[in-house]
Amino acid sequence: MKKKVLATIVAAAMSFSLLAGCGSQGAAPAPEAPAATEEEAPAADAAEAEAPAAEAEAPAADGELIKVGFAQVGHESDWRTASTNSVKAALSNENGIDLQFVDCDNDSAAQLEAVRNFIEQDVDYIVIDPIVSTGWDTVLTEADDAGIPVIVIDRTIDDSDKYVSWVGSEFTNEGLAAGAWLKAYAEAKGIKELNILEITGTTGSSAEIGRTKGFHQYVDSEGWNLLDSQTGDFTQDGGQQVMESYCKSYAGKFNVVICQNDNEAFGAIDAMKAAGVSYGVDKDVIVISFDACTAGLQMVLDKAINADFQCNPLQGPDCLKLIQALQKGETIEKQTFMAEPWYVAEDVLKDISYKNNAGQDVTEPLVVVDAATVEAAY
Ligand code: GYE
Repeated sequence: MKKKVLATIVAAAMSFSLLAGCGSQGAAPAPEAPAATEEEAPAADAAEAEAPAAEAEAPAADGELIKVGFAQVGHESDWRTASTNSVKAALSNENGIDLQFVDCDNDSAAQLEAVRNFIEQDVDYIVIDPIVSTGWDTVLTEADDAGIPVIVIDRTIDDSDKYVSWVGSEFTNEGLAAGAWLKAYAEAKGIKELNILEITGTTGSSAEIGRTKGFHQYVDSEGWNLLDSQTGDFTQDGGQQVMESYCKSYAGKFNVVICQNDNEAFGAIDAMKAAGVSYGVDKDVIVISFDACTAGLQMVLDKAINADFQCNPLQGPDCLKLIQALQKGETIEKQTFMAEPWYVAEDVLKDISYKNNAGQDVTEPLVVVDAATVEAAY
C-alpha cells in the first residue's frame, strides 16, 4: 500500500519534471579531468525542482535501511568495475541503503530474472543498467504494478517509459565527437584517405547503438572507407580476436581502428603488436577508443591510443541522490546526462565542432592527457 502511494507521487513528480524540461543534452563537456572520487563526480545536471510537499509514508521512513536491488550488466570491462564500485560505495549501509547486487554476466535473460526476483522480494527501489535496450516493457510493467520505482543508469531502455529516472551518457554524441575529431585530425595531419576498421560493443546495447550511429554519420557524410565492423562485446578478448582476424584479412589496407571501449582497444593493440602493425601517434594506424578509464588514458599518455572519448561510470552518487529525493517526495529529472571530456594524445587541435544529437551546433575542448589526468581517472 505504502509503495502505491509513493509510486503515485513519483508519477506526479515525473510529469512535473518533464514539463520543466530535462537533462543537459548537448552541454559542452568540462575541460577538466574527471572527478577523482565518487562524491566529487556530480552529473551535468542534478534533480533540483521541488515537488509540492508530499506527506507520503515512504519506505524506511522509520529509520530502517532502504532496500535496493541493482541488476548490473556484468564485469566485462574496467568501466564496468568502476561503475559497480561507484554504486556500491554510494548505496551503502552508511547511507541508509541495504543493497542487493546482482552481476548478470552480460546475459539478458538473467537480468530479467534478477529484476523479477527483486519484485518478488518487494524491494523499495530497483536499479537497472540494461544490457540491451529492448525487451523491457513487460517486466517494468510488473515493477510498476508492484509500486516499485525503477531507476535506470548508464545504458538506456528504449521500449518502455516505466522507470522514474535515467542517468547516463549521450552515446550518440560520443560517436559524433569521435567522427568530428577524426575528420579534423586527418585534415591537420594531411591524411587524405581513411580506411577504417571498427570493433563495436555488445550488439543491441544502447552504448553500441549510439556510438555506431554517431560515428557512422561521419563515415557516410565524409565518404570514408569502412572496411569492416564486428563486435568485440566490450571485452579485451573480444577486441583481440576481432583484430587478429582483421590483421589477416586487411593486412596493409587500414589506417584507423575504432574500438567502442578501452578494453577492446587493449586487445586490438595486442593483436596489432603481434602482427607487427604500428599504431598510435604518427604511426601507421590511428587508434580511437571510448571510456577513458585509467589504463585507457595511460595508453593515450603513452601515445598508443590517439583519442579516447570519455564515458563517465561514476553514477552511484547520482543514484543515491535520486533515491533520497524520491524518499522526500521531491521532483526528480526523468533524465540526467553526465558531463564528459574528450581526451587526446597530442596538442594538434584545441577543440572540435559538430552538430550534436539534439541538433545543436557545439564546440567542445579536447584535453591533452598528462600524468595528472591519468592519476585522477577511474
Ligand atoms: O563503454 C563499456 C562497458 O555501458 C557505457 O559498457 C557502458 C559500456 C562501456 O562494458 O566499457
